[in-house]
Amino acid sequence: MLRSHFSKEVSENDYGKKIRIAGWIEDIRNLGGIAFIILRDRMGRAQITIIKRMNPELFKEIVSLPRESVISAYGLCQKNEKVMNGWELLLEDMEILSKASTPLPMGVIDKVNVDFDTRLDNRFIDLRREETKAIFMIRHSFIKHASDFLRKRGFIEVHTPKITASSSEGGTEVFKLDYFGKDAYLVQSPQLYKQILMATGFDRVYEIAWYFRAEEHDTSRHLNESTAIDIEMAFISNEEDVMKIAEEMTNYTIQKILDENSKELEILNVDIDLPSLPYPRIKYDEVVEILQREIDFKWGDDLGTDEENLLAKHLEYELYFITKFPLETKPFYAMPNGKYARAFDLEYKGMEIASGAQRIHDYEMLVNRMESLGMNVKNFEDYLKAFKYGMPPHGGFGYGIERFLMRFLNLKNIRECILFPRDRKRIRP
Ligand code: AMO
Repeated sequence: MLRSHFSKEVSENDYGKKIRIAGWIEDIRNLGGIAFIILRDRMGRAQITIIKRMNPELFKEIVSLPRESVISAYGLCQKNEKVMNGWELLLEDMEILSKASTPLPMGVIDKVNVDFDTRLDNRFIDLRREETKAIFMIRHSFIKHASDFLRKRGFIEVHTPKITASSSEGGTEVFKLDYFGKDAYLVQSPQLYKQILMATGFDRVYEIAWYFRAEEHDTSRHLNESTAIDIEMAFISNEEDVMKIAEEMTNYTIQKILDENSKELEILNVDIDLPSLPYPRIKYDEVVEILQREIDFKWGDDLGTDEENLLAKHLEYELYFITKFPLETKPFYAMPNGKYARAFDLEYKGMEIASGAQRIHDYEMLVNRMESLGMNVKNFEDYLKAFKYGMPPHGGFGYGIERFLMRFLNLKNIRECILFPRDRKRIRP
């Protein structure tokens, strides 16, 4: 192997022994007779020291390497309380695994602010930076713990198609593609499939899902390709059963991240307390009342960014549900309750991070609802068929992974939370 230890794995037991570490050269300080090299690996950093007179050839070779070159370094692990980690590697031999070109398109440790587009254009280098890496380590934790939570609650992980013959959310914001001469679309969400699965007896399913949305707007909170935790559960009494899963999943993952990712949270300067359960529920009607005190807002209007921000200013808590939306503001599959829908949004610091509902499970009612909205039910035959032969009451939610991270980590732009963002202007790298 090209390494015997990661930088953070070396312990006092290794002092006085030969070790091999490998990674990227972050910095070289050449003092003439002695040089100090900082090597970075996935766990952290270590110092390599070389004295010129001990090995002039090797000295010359390493100090002339461009920053960010990749090497495997071999030598004695020597205790030294004055350097990081309390030890240094006295270089005896090195393998150059990849020499970096110069100049670098952007720096890794430089404090100068690089603009976001340069960072995204060079994401592979951006991801070498501590702050960027920390976001994706927390993303990794969030998904792991959300999955663990859902599995413990009896949800099974499923993977539904991303190419489909009809638009899933009913809207027109779909990416169209050519499927062997026929029209097809990228799914906007797993909505139709996760509902079909409720007719199978699986009862509880979840998916780490991709959403593809041809939305025109270019904002700091929208992506054209985003990810979500989608769940669907059967035999619910009403939307409250679904909301409980959403809030408990959120608290479970936050607690786990607080326990396990303190290093990353410190790098990102995030200091938060676990919210208390249950999260407050605010009815849409109450939201209207609050908004009408300050702006012109009509019952039945959608809540946009401005309205969500204004509402948040009036509330003392950060995570809360908005419930009992007017039926017309919600998609066709939401269960009506008079003029309201059994639907909810989960808001985090004034931004929707999840939305869900109890669904219509009665075939006739669903067809009528779709027709009343002017939808062509013929396009939904495969979906509707699943409602005809035994479909239990069910509901679920879609929980935006990038939206959660953006709020949890206080990031200004949602693009920070996905490796290679897709927006109106960006389809590369
Ligand atoms: P909705 O369209 O509200 O509901 O999406 C659910 C959640 O997904 C996230 N999200 C997005 N994140 C970034 N960019 C986007 N363009 C984007 N669109 C959505 C948000 C949002 O709250 N099928 C339903 C869910 C359900 O009822 O189960 C749906 O897709 O965090």
